[in-house]
Amino acid sequence: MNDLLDRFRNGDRRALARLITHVENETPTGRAAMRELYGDTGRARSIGITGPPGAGKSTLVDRLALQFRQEALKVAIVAVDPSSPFTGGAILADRVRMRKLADDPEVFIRSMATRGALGGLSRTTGSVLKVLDAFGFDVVLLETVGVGQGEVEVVREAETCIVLEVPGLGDSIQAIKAGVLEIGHIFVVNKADKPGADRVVEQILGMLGLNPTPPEWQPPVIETVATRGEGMKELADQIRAHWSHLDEKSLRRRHIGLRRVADLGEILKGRALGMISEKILAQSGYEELKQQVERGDVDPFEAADRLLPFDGSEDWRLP
Ligand SMILES: Nc1nc2c(ncn2[C@@H]2O[C@H](COP(=O)(O)OP(=O)(O)OP(=O)(O)O)[C@@H](O)[C@H]2O)c(=O)[nH]1
Ligand SMILES: [Mg+2]
Repeated sequence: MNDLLDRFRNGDRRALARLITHVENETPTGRAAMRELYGDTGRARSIGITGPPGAGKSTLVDRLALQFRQEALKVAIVAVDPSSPFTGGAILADRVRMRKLADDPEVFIRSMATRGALGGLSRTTGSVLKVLDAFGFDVVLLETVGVGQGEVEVVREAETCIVLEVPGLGDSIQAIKAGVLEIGHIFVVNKADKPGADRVVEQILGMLGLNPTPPEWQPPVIETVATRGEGMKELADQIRAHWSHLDEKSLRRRHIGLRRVADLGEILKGRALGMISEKILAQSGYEELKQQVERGDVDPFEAADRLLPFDGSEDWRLP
């Protein structure tokens, strides 16, 4: 683990890749490394990109990465892919990536397959972002398919959230989910080369206008043609404007602060679970009771009462 960390700190990308795997799988090495690296985090800018399947997220992320590379920023791309039996998930995300990026030593690309399980994914994603941050990337782009609550949680890990929409999804009002509307700092109507893009822009603006108290940050809505790189300069400008806004209002510090508190809660939960498991497993009757539960002779609540008598509330109270 120390050897791995040394290589990581020396900028070894293979060590970075291995460390991410440890963190994803929540191995003891991964946990120990997080502890070591935590102090080196808080510098990288994170940008989440979400939108419906096939909206052009990967294409746009690639273009955006090129844009940042032109400004000599070091860029990492993380594609969170709910692997589906139809698309092959993570494999697909890799396939569409541009050659130019894959060959650039200052660009790091990583796919995270979720295998359908979204529980804990935002936590793992948050840790992976921290690892990339500690490694020294200036910008981390996080791509995720916006299909459900789990993905929304994942994008929330990023400080700037870009929501992609496209023309031609039928009634867009149906397609733009309320939850997604809330998290977007910048809205992008991609595939603006197709008919109906202006109408989608109008619809988004209309929905944003419904907000009774205008927020301090008015999310811009821009059109792009990611395949041709059109609109990328404007998108990059808007991202930078959002960064300035976050810095001016100390919102960035707040975002990081809230993440830190969430991490404290996770660490405590992990430790509490560890302490309690040890106690439970050490009890002589544990295996026998487990079998009784399996046979249906004892119900799980009854067994839990015997193994871990508890008269408090079962609500989580930790941060
Ligand atoms: N006409 C047009 N096609 C585009 C545009 N942007 C992307 N595409 C195409 O749309 C298809 C899907 O693009 P991706 O970038 O893979 O979309 P995605 O949102 O990452 O897809 P998933 O990750 O599978 O959800 C590809 O064939 C792209 O070439 C655009 O601006 N205009
Ligand atoms: Mg994609």
